[in-house]
Amino acid sequence: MADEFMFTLTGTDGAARTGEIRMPRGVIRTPAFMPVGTAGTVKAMYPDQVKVLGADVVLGNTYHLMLRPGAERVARLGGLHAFMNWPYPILTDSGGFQVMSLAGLRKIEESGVTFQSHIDGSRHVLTPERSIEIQGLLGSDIQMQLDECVKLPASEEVVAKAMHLSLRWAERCRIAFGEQPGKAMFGIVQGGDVPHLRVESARELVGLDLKGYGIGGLAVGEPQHVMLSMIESVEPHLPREKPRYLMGVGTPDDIVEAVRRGVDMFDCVMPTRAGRHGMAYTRAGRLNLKNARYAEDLSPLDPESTCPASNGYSRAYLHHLVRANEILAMMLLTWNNLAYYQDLMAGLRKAIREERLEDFIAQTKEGWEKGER
Ligand code: PRF
Repeated sequence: MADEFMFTLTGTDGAARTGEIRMPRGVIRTPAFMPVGTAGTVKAMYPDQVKVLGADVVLGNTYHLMLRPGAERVARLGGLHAFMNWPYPILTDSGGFQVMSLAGLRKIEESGVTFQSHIDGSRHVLTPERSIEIQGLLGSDIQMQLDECVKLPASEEVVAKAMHLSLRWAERCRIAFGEQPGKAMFGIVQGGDVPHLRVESARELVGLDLKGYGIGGLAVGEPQHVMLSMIESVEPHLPREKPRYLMGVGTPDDIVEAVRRGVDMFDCVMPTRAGRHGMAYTRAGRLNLKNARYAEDLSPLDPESTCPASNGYSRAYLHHLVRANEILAMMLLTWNNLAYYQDLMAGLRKAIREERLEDFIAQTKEGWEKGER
């Protein structure tokens, strides 16, 4: 049993679900937020700090790690878990999305994608098979298929072509992955902002009987209502008993709205990146600590939080650290932001279990209104 990958629902409220993914390296409580550890580190955080906040899984990136320090090197060094001192589950993204958003010259063909490194301009090839091989060398517990994500707005023709290519790559990834007890490979639903393409993508992927399903190609330029309506189009076609992962999303509001529509997993650079740019997510909304209004504000960031970064330092001090560009500003704000995100997920899980999700959401949003705006 312990060597299996197993998802169990333990509660529902409307379309929302709460449950557990059990796997050899640990249990992922869902809905889950996965802090992004792109280059083998959740930036500005110690791994044990990340775990204490309640994160059960972190995300790693094929694209970054294949370029530096290299997948074969990570494997020789004992795998990514040992390398970064994170013994719990790791989900890795396949690289397709990062190639599109970061790499220099790139060419997408049936066989895969050829691109130039953003680090030194060197030329690399990522095929579906190589992406799965790299994710295996890293030792990833949940691997993602290679896909093509189209930025919106885009024509239906462009979106359809990328979606169909992604389906063919899903099949190749599934074959390359084979059977790996205790590990999982997820497919990725594409189809842009076109409902029938989303449905076709979901149906075809479900036919491959994968362990879970990513919903990709969203939060790429479309308004929030379009993203939410795409989730609603796809959700009825995804099997109830498999986890659904909305990739690269999002703001606390995006997460709440997607959980309400049946999504189980999320990742986003927002809490960590915003924390390095003077922004704090709190129960009273998002605060910009650079703002002069905090220069003599002795109140803590988020007095109701149990996180030391949120209740132990004045906004005035954080304002000073941010203005002085001190490393501690990034450390404290990242810590606060991840604590906020993990507390939000814990609150969502509890509310779903107790079937009072709508009340919880109303209260949470009321809190956000109290902030700067
Ligand atoms: N595909 C993959 N990773 C992703 C995305 C995608 O579409 C997104 C889109 N929001 C974020 N990360 N493979």
